[in-house]
Amino acid sequence: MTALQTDYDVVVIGAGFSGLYMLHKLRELGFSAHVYEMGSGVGGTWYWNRYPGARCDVESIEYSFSFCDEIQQEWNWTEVMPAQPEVEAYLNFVCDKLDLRKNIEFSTKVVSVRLDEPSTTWTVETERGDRVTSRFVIAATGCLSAPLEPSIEGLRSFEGISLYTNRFPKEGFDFTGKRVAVIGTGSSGVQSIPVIAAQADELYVFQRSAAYTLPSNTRPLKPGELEELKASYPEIRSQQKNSFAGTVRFGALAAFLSSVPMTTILESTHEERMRAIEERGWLGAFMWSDILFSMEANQMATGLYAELIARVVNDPDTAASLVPQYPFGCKRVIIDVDYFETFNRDNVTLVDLKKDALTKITPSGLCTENRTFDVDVIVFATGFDAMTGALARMNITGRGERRLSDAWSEGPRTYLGLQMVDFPNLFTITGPGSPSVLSNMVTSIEQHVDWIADCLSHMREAGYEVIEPMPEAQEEWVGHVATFAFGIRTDPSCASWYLGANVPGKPRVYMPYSGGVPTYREKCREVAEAGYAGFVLT
Ligand code: NA7
Repeated sequence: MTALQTDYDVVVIGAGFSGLYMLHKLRELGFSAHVYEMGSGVGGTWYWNRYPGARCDVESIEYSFSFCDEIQQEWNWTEVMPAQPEVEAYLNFVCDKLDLRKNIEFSTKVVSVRLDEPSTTWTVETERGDRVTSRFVIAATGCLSAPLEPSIEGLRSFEGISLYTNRFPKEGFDFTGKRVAVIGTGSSGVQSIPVIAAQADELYVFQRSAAYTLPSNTRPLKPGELEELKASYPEIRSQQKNSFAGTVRFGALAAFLSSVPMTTILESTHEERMRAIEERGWLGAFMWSDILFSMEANQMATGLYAELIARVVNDPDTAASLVPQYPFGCKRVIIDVDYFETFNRDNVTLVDLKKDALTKITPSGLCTENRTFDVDVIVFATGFDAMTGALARMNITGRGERRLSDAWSEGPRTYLGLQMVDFPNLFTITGPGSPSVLSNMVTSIEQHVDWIADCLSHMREAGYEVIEPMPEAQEEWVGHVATFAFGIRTDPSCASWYLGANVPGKPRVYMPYSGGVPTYREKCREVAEAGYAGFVLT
């Protein structure tokens, strides 16, 4: 499509949900495209995060592509909430069905993405030293894909086996007969701990912050259930697009909350609160309409949650340590299978790092201020440099030699989470400033891919070669995104990755767009309809 010859019209980086669909769309539209993928297979997040117990918190029927009816009718989900192997198998199925593999270069890390300003073309360089040029670059690099290695003294001195949940060995790992430490109790820790505990000789769980986790409502799909769901796909897909979080079955919590009449916890009596947890179990702690708006209400809900934990976990000290000390809703709520029950096993010990801080890792294990733990294996479930990490690590350089990581030194700045000033023709799928991680990722990915594909088609038809946001449009959008950053989301006690607070030195900025999927979709639609308002096309 370009006046100036480049190797490809578009280079796409990443072959997860977004990269695969983007490649398909580009090919369908007749653009030449090449995909770089660091993993040896497709899947992105679902390729790397293959730790035991890894499971999606959105139902399979909605955590899947809607763009091709043949695919959604042919693929058979087996469980309500899909486990990692099933999501990875699904993406391989999609890849083969659409014959996408031939345009993907696997096991290839992109190390530099540089703008040639006079020609407005991009040069993408890989770790192997290969270089290609393209008119457009689309970062389909994911929101939770830049692994964090914690800075713990002596980390590299450990002589046992170190495993990372976010790049778990492909062949799996048998913990039988092993003394194991797990560091981290976010989703990855909480989901893997029960599975590891069932195998290991001894398991020490090193917890810095306790987790809000609810039992997953996963189960095998019943005979006939999938067929019924498949028949309702048109309805389900349309509901998804119009729902706040891009899913009508957002885990156990939303489904439950929408089914009970809500009252305020602040006005409830002790008897009413106790009845709520007796009758509704874990969800009874959070079925109140005021807990996301009043800190006092939120603390009362945490009190109910503590009561429930104490009913499951036999040891009172362990039960008390498992109660979070930050507001419910400030971090992503986890879904688990038998998490709290696991702490009643004789081979499992919770190490509360708030009471006894982790000081170092040694050749034989770990030391806290008061104890030493000799172990054979350390599992690091320590999270990601979320939302901006993968982009920052690719050395993206735009106009005037401006590096994206410098442009974002005080927090990410985007227009609609799709593009950035000074980085023309570079798109981000589910970039910061879009609903992304606050929504069903697949719903949001499809919307971004469709929008970008329409935009590129429009440019080709109208004879435009360059698109870049106007600074004032970007500033306005950044300001709009920031208007949602208040209350529990930014409470000082909240060190969420939404805020970048889990990464030392990262600016504390609430990164995703919290105005909901329908409002966001409408804004994107309006922008496109108005001839890409807020963008300069040349
Ligand atoms: P998370 O949710 O960021 O969890 C990481 C965990 O690791 C969290 O409990 C951290 O404690 C802990 N951590 C990190 N560094 C350390 C050190 N140095 N010492 C002790 N503990 C540490 O990552 P996940 O992979 O579990 O989940 C990420 C998302 O993936 C999840 O939200 C889902 O959307 C899917 P902290 O809370 O910082 O005190």
